[in-house]
Amino acid sequence: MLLKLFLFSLLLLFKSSALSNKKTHPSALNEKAGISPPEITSSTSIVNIQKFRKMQPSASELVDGILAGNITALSRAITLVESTNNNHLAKANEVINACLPHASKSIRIGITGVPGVGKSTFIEAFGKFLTSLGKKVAVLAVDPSSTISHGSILGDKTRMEELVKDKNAYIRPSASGETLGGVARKTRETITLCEACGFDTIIIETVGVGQSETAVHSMVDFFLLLKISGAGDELQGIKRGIMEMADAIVINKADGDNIRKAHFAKMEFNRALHLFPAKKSGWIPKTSTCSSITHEGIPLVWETIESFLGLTKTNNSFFEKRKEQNQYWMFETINEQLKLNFYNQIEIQDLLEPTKKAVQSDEISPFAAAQKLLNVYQSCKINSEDSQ
Ligand SMILES: Nc1nc2c(ncn2[C@@H]2O[C@H](COP(=O)(O)OP(=O)(O)O)[C@@H](O)[C@H]2O)c(=O)[nH]1
Ligand SMILES: [Mg+2]
Repeated sequence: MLLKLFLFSLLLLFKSSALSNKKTHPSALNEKAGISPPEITSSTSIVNIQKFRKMQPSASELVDGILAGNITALSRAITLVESTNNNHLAKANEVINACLPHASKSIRIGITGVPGVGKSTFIEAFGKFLTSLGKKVAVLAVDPSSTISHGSILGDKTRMEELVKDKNAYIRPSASGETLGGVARKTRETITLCEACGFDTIIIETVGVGQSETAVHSMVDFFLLLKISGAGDELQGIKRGIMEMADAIVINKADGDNIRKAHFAKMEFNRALHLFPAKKSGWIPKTSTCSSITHEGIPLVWETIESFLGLTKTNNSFFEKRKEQNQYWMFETINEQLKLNFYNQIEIQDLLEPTKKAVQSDEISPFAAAQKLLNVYQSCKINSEDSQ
């Protein structure tokens, strides 16, 4: 009995010491008394932000906001334009149509060049220069490869540190989408919204490689190709089509040891440009050098663009080109939409794989197969119209 009592008190002693241990060594999950939250997260500002997020502004409220230069309204409208939700389409179109008469008083500049050439750094330097002249600059990007990353320009914002902070600049990551056509159309519409919001200089960075240059070229007034000097083989590996589209070739990174090489590259490009047929506008493409780090040569790029504007607005080719671009985008949109509708049709989706196999095994010619699918699509359309 005595032994039992002794063991019991020993157990009690052990338990209480374990408990007191717990008190002196709190678990990592225990919370300490915190510091009070900073002012910015005060309950009133949280309520205001939440209220705004929940707000569903009507099309006309968005338009009023955009025309008044409200960046939040602009961002919301762009999100609407980028939305893949079919219900948003009508509202987006309403906003764009209302903005259209207020757009187009701007200059649209496309900037292309291989990754690493310094496009983002250049845009930071060039954009800051333009805002110092009192201009309002919007930076957009066409990057069809960024469906997952939502636009490399987001990462590039770190290269545009100063421009991001500038109240006269607006940087928007590229729209994401399945097809280049879709992304390009959204960028076109975003240009309209930015212009209606008072941005007079629109810079569009081509982030993707290949086809996106053509899409960007067809939505800008001035197309700038950024290059860096190499080891004397500047012209190698450069696509003829891109050089042909360029209104200016600017050799970037003309600083430090690179200056001499950059000037040599400039001369070589200048010679090469003379081999291309003259542009319809009468503009002779220019070459120059610059450094986006030291800013040497940046003002000259703007001077070049100004003389381009002087010439093309006087001989009217500036406005003619915009009209042609508008037509191009109308047809592009029709083509894109038709293609999308065709492949989204459930009957086509069912037939596509077996028909593809039949073509592969020579059971049917590719033309007959295409015709068969198109006929199916057409009868689906007729049936759906009849049932309406
Ligand atoms: N020395 C020098 N480096 C530059 C210049 N412009 C860009 N860079 C550097 O080149 C790298 C790529 O620049 P980035 O702007 O990201 O190129 P992007 O991929 O064409 O947008 C970065 O490390 C920049 O700091 C320049 O004018 N001079
Ligand atoms: Mg970049």
